[in-house]
Amino acid sequence: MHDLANAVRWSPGIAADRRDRAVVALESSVLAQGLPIPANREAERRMREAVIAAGAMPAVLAVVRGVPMVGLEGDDLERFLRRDGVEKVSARDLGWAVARGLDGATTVAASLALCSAAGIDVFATGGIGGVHREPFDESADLIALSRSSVITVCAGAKSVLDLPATLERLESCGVAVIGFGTDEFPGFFTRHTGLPLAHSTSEPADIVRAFVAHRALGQPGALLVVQPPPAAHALDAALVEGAVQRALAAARTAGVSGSAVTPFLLSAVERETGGASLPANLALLEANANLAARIAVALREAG
Ligand code: PSU
Ligand code: MN
Repeated sequence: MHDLANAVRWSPGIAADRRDRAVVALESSVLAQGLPIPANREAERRMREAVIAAGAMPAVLAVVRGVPMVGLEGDDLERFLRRDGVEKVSARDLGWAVARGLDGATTVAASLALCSAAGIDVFATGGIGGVHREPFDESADLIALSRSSVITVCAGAKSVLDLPATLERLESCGVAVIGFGTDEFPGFFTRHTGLPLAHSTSEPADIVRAFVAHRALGQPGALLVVQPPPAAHALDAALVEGAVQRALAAARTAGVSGSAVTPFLLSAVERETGGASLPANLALLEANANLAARIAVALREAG
């Protein structure tokens, strides 16, 4: 049986250096379900290089043939990039994936659970799941954020969601949302939503100080750091909204439900933006990985 200390296995390369270098966790569902082939390969490379460039170590989290891993590498990574029999694993699915010996690509919710089990403090992703527009559907990412004391860097919540409702739920869940270089909640593909944030900064040191205090006070939830997508790749709000409306209509017609909803909507948006959403997605993943690494290095230096 697994005990907690052995619940998660570290890949050898990362285990060897983890005492000397800050670690940034990355999710794997974005690679196996969120992005098309071959862009998923480019995303993995750009995130990895962005973390290394800022002086930290990247670690993709996943369940590999039933083993929760910190560091998805080599042939295992190749299988996930080919999405060869790889399932989408949210927090509720972790135990099942382990019991069945499955390959499971972890969402934000499942990745946060693995961060907690492994003692990793900083995690980067593209966009979190949240409250869907209709019919009722709320991502487990929100509950996981309320339970995981992890600095989570993202570009807000996916454009297909109800962003005001998502922000309200983050507040109810006790998740601190801090704008990095912005005082509004970013719209993932778009830089502006008009939704004001209570806190903002442009200094990683502020994030680190807030996190240290948050933890010292026993606050259980995440610190969600949100930054707008890079200006050169951000999309026009009206273009995105039109694409989202058409994607939502397509989802209704196809009758998609459950965990298939988010991957369906993401690929429909890509199609409906004529592919313009893809470079934006890759650019923001890279920028988030880089910011997470800067924060992780500062957190490590703070001791
Ligand atoms: N946002 C993206 N790409 C993604 C996801 C979100 O731009 O691939 C994934 C993340 O793994 C996120 C998950 O945690 O979708 C949310 O799925 P759901 O809504 O089923 O909880
Ligand atoms: Mn759902």
